[in-house]
Amino acid sequence: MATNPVTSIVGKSPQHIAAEHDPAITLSLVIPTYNEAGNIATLVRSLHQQLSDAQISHELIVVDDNSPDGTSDVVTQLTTEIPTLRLIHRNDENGLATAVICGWHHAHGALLGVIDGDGQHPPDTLPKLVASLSDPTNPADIAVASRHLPGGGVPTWSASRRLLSQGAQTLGSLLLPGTVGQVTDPMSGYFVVKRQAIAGCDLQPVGYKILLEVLARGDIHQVVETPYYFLERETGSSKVKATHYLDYLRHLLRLRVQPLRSQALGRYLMVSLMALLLDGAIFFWLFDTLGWNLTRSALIAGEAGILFTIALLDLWTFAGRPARTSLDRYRRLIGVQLAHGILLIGRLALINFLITWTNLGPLTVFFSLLIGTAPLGHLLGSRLSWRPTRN
Ligand SMILES: Nc1nc2c(ncn2[C@@H]2O[C@H](COP(=O)(O)OP(=O)(O)OP(=O)(O)O)[C@@H](O)[C@H]2O)c(=O)[nH]1
Ligand SMILES: [Mg+2]
Repeated sequence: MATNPVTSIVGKSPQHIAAEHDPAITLSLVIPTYNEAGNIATLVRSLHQQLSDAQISHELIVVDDNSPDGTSDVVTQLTTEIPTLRLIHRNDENGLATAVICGWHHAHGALLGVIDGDGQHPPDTLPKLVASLSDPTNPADIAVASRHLPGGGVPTWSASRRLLSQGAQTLGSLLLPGTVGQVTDPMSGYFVVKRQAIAGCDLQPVGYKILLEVLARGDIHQVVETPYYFLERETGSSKVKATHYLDYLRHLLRLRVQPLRSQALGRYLMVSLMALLLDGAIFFWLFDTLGWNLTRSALIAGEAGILFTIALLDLWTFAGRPARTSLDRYRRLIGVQLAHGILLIGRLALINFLITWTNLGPLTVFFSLLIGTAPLGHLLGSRLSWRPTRN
């Protein structure tokens, strides 16, 4: 562990999590704070007590974003009393999620955790979270404290806050069912994850919801949950603002519609081009050479192009990014079929419309629309199906 318990960061904080850890430290717990001077000392003492009683070797890392109420001074004082406590003081940055990743970047433990600094997360749940990840018979990668399991709850929340939270969760389940659906409380800010599940991952959270990012981009196969009651703040005030709900929406959409990068993009465009040529050649052969009906020729040619695209994307373009489960694999194959299938039907309708109502010849109409609509189909197919994140 670093000799100086206080680290001051100027500029943008590091966001990379290394795979190496110190075998002497089981848990590194990050406590993000902004104006928590009145809460932090009680919380840190209680956490240290709980973890020491449970014989969990640990470090507590408070990441404070230059709080004007003097939170950093309180924590600096406390480091002389609590030997496992460290402070990271970010001078030029704020944001809960980036603060947590910054703390994990500086952490040494095999397990990486996070807990709010306002005392709303009961410290006695922590040893249970750690125990479920330390149990060799339990293969979970992450242990999440949940308010939505029997034995947990949010007794102090108003009806409107409950409704807002439920609405946000439902939206998340609709946009990212494979990610949000893994847990009963995707908004939880209280969890412990195995370092190897997120080491080296390209975490890019937006706003508040760090768990969402970890579940979506981490190598998480199994989740274990522990119920807890969300307590009331002793002092200080909530930092949740309306803009955090917008950040959440932006975060969901970013995870949902992730653009392709570099090599995959090159291969993707090549497959698209080959599928276009195949579609055109089959259409020409059926319609012009064999004299088949236009709609039937275009439909068969279009579907041949789609199946060719699906096969090549799976076997070549994204071979290095295999689906985590066979269900995920079929889901993304169906995603490509649906995106291109809908476009094909729209194109057929437009072809028939233009041939009926204009003087343009069928080959001109077919090839203009085939080329004109191709970028849209391939954009949809790629973004809906092969994101680097879980569905
Ligand atoms: N470092 C850092 N910590 C933050 C920031 N915003 C909030 N926090 C801390 O993150 C934790 C959770 O923030 P709260 O505002 O309590 O949010 P919440 O618990 O989700 O919501 P409430 O139920 O309204 O309290 C607290 O410890 C805050 O001090 C920030 O920008 N930077
Ligand atoms: Mg709070």
